[in-house]
Amino acid sequence: MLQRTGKPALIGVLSAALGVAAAEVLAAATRPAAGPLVAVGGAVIDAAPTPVKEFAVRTLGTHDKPVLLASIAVVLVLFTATVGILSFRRRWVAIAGAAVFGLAGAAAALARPAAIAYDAVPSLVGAAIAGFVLYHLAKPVREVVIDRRAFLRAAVVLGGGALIAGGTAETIKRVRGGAITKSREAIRFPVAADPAKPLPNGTAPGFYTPTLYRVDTALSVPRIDVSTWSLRIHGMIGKETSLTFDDLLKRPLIERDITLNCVSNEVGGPYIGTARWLGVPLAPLLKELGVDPAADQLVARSVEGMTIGTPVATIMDGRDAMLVVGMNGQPLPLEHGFPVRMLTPGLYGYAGACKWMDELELTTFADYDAYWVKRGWGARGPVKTASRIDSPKPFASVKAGKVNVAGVAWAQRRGIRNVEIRVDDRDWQKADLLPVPSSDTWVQWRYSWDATPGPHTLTVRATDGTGAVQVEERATPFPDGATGWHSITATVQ
Ligand SMILES: Nc1nc2c(c(=O)[nH]1)N[C@H]1C(S)=C(S)[C@@H](COP(=O)(O)O)O[C@H]1N2
Ligand SMILES: [Mo]
Repeated sequence: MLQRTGKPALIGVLSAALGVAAAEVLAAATRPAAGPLVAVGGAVIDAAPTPVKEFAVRTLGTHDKPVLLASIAVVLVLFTATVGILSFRRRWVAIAGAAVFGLAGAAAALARPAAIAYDAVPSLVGAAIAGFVLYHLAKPVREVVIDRRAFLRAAVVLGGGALIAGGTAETIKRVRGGAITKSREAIRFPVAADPAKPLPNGTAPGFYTPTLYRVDTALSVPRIDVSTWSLRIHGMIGKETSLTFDDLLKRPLIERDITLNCVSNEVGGPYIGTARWLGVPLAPLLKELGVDPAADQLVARSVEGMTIGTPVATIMDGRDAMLVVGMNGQPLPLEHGFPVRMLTPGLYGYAGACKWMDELELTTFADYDAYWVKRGWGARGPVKTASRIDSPKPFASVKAGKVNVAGVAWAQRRGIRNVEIRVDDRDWQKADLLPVPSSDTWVQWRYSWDATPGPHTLTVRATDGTGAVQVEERATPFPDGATGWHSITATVQ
C-alpha cells in the first residue's frame, strides 16, 4: 500500500515544492509581489468575507498571516500528494495537476490590485517545472513497486533542488531587504518647521506605545526603495504632480503626538496606540495644487494595492492630516508604512492612514469605493468615543484597600472631558485625567478605588469634548466601529 501511495505522494509533493521554490526564486529576482505563495495568500485575504477577516484579526491577531501561509501549505501538500498518487496511475494527471496549480498561482498574482501581466510568469514557470518532473518520474504501470534506489535518488534530487531554490529565494529577499534597511537608516530629517512640544508634565509611562499595533492585509511587508519612490498626485486637481521623498523633506514638516486606532478593535481591545509623527501637512499641499471643489474623496493607494479613501473636507478642516515620514524620531518602520504613510487624526486607520502609499487621487465618494468600503465598511470612518480599563487586569486578584485603577479614553479631535468609573451598580465616580498634548491623543485616567473583599465589576465610560457620553449599547466593530462600555471583574482579597 505504502509503495503504491506513499512514494508517489511524496514524489508529487517534492515535485511541487521544486516548482514553487523555482517560482519564488524567479519572483524574488524580478518582482517579489509575483511569488505564488504571497499572491495566493493575498488573493485569499482579499476574497475572505468580512466576518472571516474579523475573526482572524480578533482571534489570531498579528499571527493571522503565518496561520494563513501554513493553511495554504497544508492545502498544497494534500493537493500535490493526490496528484502524485494519481500520476503514477495515469501520467497525464501530472500535466493536468501542474496546469491547475500554475493557473491558480497565475490567476492569484494577476488578481492582485497592483499586478502587471508579467506577474503570471513565475507561477507558470514553476508549474511547468513541476509538471515536467512529475511526468517523467511517474511510471505508467499500475502495480509498479517503485525501485527503492530510483525513488531515493529522485527524492533527494527534488528535495535538495527545492531547498536550494527556496534558500536562494530567501537569500535574494534578505539581500534586497538589507539594502532597503540600510537606506532607511541613512535617512536624516531636517528640523521640523513646527515641532511637537515636549509632553506636558504629569503624563504617565505608557502614554506612547513603543510598539504600535499592526493591522494590514500585506502578507509580506512591502520593501520600498526610497531612492526610486515617488508619490503621484492626480485626478480632480488643478495641477497633477509627482513628488520624490526629497521633495517631501524640502517642504515644512510638522511633528505631532497622535493616537491611531483600528475600526476592528473590540471594546477593551489592543488595536490602538500613540506615537510622535513627523510629516508633511496635506492641506497646504492640496491647496497649492488646486483641488476641484467637486472632489469630496482623496484616495490613497499603496504599492501592494490597498486603497484608502478619506473625505477631502476632513483633510482641509484644520486638523493635522499628513504624509508621515517619521515615527518616534526615526524613519517609519517598514511594517508601519515606510517610506511614507498617511495619517488623519480623528479617523480610524482604514479611513485615513494608508501605509506604503505611492499615489493620491482626488475623486468623489459617488465615483469610487475604496478597499474596505467595497467590503461593507463605512466610507468615512470617524473614531467613536471609547475608554478602556488597563489595570487591574480582567479576573485579577487584588488586596482590599486603596487600589489604583487606570486606563485610557479617546475621542480624537473632540477630546475627552470626563471619565467615570462605576463599581458594581453603585453611582458613577469621576476619574482623574492626566494632561494631554492635544485632543488628538488618548487621555490617561486614574481612579483610586476603595476596594472591599469579594468579587467586583468595574465599568468605565467617557464623555467627549462635545459633552456626548460614550454609547452604552454594544455594537460589533463592523461596519463602523465598536461601541459599549468596557468592564472587568476583579476579586478583592
Ligand atoms: N497599505 C495598507 N495600509 C493600511 C492598511 C493595509 O491593510 N494596507 N490597514 C489600515 C488599517 S485597517 C489600520 S488600523 C492602520 C494600522 O496601521 P499600523 O499597522 O501602522 O498600526 O493602517 C491602515 N493602513
Ligand atoms: Mo484598521
